[in-house]
Amino acid sequence: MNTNAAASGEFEYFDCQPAREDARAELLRALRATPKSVPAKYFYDQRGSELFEVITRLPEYYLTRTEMGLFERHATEIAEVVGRDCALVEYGSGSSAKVRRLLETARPTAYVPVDISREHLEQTARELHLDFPWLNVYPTCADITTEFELPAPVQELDKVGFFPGSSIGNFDPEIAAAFLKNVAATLGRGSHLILGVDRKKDASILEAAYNDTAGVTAAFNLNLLNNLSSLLQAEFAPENFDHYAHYDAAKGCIAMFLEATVEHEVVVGDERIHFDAGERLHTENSYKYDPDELEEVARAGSYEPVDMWTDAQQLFSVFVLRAQ
Ligand code: AVI
Repeated sequence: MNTNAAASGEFEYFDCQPAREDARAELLRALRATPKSVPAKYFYDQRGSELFEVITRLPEYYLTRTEMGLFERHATEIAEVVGRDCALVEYGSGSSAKVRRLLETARPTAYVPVDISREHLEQTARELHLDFPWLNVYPTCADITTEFELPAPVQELDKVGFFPGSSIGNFDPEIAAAFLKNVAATLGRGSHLILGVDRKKDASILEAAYNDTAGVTAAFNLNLLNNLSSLLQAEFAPENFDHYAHYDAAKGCIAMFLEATVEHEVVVGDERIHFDAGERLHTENSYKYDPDELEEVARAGSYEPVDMWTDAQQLFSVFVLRAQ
């Protein structure tokens, strides 16, 4: 636990990171299954988090700049939802870039960025605390897909959730509803959640966003293998795989894979993971929602839609939901 007494706002780091053994068991289960998969949260080691930041600035990746435009245009209305005396809890905070405008306008009492990537979280939370010295900042390293405790200093405050970037789309819809139920239980009945969601649109726009010409999304996908090698003490070789992403219209999601280019095996402890040439390892789904579809998921997750804004091209939506 680190404290910084010099600034008027407190800074305290909380660690609820899952043990490495949990990650190993989860990964082995997913790699032994047919078809093979890896949960998307394993993209976000230090390098993966950095590559994702680059993705958010790519010309093809319209999501981030469109959402930022919505936060800018509706800053006052969103700030009213947040209010002054609350703790703003950001799920999967990454670089904490999107929350800055909200902190400036809403000036909440505390900010709790929650992320699984420990180094990235500490570094960005420290930078943020330097820029907002009046704010109590309590970075919490946790897997947002599991239950975790909020830091003690915010437990008595009203909570507002912030889950931007269409990260909700990385859960299958039933899991998204279960996740929302969990958030509602953690933040409390009547609390608000500000949620960014990517909308359904022409498949060519969606596919370009996940197959950028600079190859950053491919590097992000392939970097997952480096994280697997480190977590499993194995040697997954990025040169044996290709990036593959396409829009699955039936499911309404971009599906992303690593496709083995040659038949090979990877030794993990005392077992061998076999890949056929052409075999695909599923790494991510990114669901896209029309507003009525999202509202259905929200209701299944114990939330009632309160407000929604979208851009002129109807690329992206920002919802305000209230926990029931
Ligand atoms: C974090 N998440 C919302 C991103 C998405 O668009 O699904 C992750 C990503 N994967 C490839 N590009 C970006």
